[in-house]
Amino acid sequence: MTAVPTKPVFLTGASGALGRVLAKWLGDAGWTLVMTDIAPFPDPLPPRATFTKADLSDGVTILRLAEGCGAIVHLGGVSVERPFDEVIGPNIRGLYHIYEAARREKSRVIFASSNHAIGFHERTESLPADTQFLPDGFYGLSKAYGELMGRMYWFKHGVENVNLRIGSACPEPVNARMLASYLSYDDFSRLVVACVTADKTGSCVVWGASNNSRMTWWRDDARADIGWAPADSADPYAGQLAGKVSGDPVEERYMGGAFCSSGYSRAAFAPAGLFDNTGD
Ligand code: 15L
Repeated sequence: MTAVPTKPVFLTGASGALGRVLAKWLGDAGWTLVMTDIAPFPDPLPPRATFTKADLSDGVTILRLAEGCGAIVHLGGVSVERPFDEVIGPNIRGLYHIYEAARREKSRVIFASSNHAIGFHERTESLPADTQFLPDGFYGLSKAYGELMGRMYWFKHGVENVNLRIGSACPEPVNARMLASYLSYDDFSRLVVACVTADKTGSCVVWGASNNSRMTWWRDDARADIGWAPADSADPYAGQLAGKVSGDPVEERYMGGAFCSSGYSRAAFAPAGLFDNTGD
């Protein structure tokens, strides 16, 4: 049984799918939660939890809510590809408020980054956590920026942060891509617990995928340092999902899938590397 943190944990994005899963999981574990979201919290409040409806762009409120919290689990913000102007408020300015709060409170940030920060890597690759960012849209770009903000706050201010490069966290895998990228809700919840309760984390990255045998895309992260290993797997779905592909060559080529093909305007495939001129 993991120890209950002595200070409250600030949970942003509490009303989203992952936020609701975590609110229940952490509430059941006896944690005290300070929760926020721009949307109302749709479930009964967990014991020892408070909920405040707030916009991440409202720095004064975010700083006030974070007062006295030992960790900030930051799931809030835009979570799919959207136009630049919609992303910048919650995902860039809002993130700055989170990190300023963490600096003031000396709290640790657990940041819901995404595979879309590296989405234009090809599925044949095997990436270490320190691979180059290849964002597949404005959303992925905001996640790469968020990870870099974490690095800056660590080096400059000593704010610890764990950047969870989440694959596909959902109730169950629904296509062939997710046989690699699937992260079960239970594995996700245990991962967040490990991030909050680890003695120290520095500024690090953990790939968020379950123990899927097709998960050959990602390796060499900080999971052992924080004491997490996934227990679930997409493998039981392989029979029914192996042929479930989109037919879109761009989507199927890159790790980011449909986020890569969305709005794609090249006539030929993007080149294999930044200095490769073979693409259109
Ligand atoms: C994400 O980052 C999104 O938030 C989620 O909606 C999924 O699309 C997921 O990535 C994925 O790549 O499957």
